Amino acid sequence: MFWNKEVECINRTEMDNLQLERLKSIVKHAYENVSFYRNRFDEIGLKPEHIVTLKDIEKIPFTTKDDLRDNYPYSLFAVPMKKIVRVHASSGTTGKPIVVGYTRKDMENWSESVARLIVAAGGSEDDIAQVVFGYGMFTGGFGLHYGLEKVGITVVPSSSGNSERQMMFLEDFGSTIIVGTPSYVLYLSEIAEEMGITKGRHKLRIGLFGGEGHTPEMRAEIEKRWGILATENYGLSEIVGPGVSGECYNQCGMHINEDHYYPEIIDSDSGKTLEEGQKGELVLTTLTKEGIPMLRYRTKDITMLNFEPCKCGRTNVRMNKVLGRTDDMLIIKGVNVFPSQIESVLVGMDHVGPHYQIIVKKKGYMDEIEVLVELIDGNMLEKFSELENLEKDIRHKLRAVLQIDAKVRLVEPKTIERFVGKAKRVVDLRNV
Ligand code: DLL
Repeated sequence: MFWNKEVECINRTEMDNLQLERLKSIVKHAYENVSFYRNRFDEIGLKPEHIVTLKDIEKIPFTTKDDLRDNYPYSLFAVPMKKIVRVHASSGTTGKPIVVGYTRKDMENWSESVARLIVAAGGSEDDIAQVVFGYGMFTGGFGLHYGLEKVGITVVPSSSGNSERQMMFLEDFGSTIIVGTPSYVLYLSEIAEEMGITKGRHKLRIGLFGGEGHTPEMRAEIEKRWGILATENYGLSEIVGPGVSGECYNQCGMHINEDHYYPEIIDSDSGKTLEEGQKGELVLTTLTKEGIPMLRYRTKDITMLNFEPCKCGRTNVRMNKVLGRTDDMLIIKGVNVFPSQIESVLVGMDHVGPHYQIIVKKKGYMDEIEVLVELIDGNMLEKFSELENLEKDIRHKLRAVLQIDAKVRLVEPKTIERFVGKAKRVVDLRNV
């Protein structure tokens, strides 16, 4: 099933033409209405009319999160405030958040983008969707909400937190779709189990997961616990929020809504554009955004593009699962380590649960990591040799994947922190 078959299955030449026409127009819009872009262009003698082919996008300087922060709150807006019908903000770890604004047309395009990924996952107006993303300045709750309504799905906007009440709604209202971060939906499976809400007492069939990454192993674990098909979607506030891309029910990469968001992959050190199939940093340009156009925004997310048409019939380019963020990458003893690599080892192993924490410390001049993993059966802590064997086994598997030694600490069940939004699995003690 498709939400907008015409665009989702368009042929490449037509998509290229559409993108080029929109690129020219968004560049002109940004240049004429945002002094930040005008100054950037003028500094290098670039004019909107120099964008003649899609490849010319490479002439445009990158935009970064710092540019949004420096222009807090509204200086990157390209329309008068009376045309803005919504703002959202994304909190950074330090300082002021970044603020984004949407016109009425932007809101329409946003819900259209989200509607596509919901239908691609198998959602239809027969469904009842419970949104357990936080509502508020975070784009996740409202973003999915409007897309679901557009499809005609009954929305249960229960938001995040108050997990027992969530599970009561889930059972009593007969929710068939759950929408949230994978880590929160994993946590909710524990609550459901404690409350005895097993398959048969709930009607869930689809999970729409996003806002953070999760490994295929973690997806399999959540699918097993709930008995659902889980698809993943991706997005970021700076570009639109959720809706940049989403998987179809085949679960083989996230289809980018490339008529609205133009993707490039760059080498994050050199800034050079990479070929299809090469792994690097995703850079996105909004092709239709009126409120706050983003030209060549550096997402810091590492992925690759696949232009092969999908089994589902969609031709829109797919992005692979995000491997991690350039700023989440740990460098341990000179080796690059992504938390997702550790997750892929731990989740699904015998005797340990899918919850973990990675502690990074300094030992002398060297960084080292310790991985905390929960036992499924706390009694194992008494059985010294079994514990030692399990620890050895995990260390060995981590070494094979990471190429470095990691310490492993097995801990009591349900002692590692649970998350109601995006998980924070890395505790960095290097600068404390
Ligand atoms: O997380 C938007 C969103 C909400 C997308 C709900 C999907 C569903 P921000 O809070 O601005 O926006 O965070 C954006 O989250 O740059 C990625 O690093 C990460 N992220 C989002 N989705 C995924 C995903 C929303 N599927 C940042 N896989 C992005 C990996 C993801 N990382």
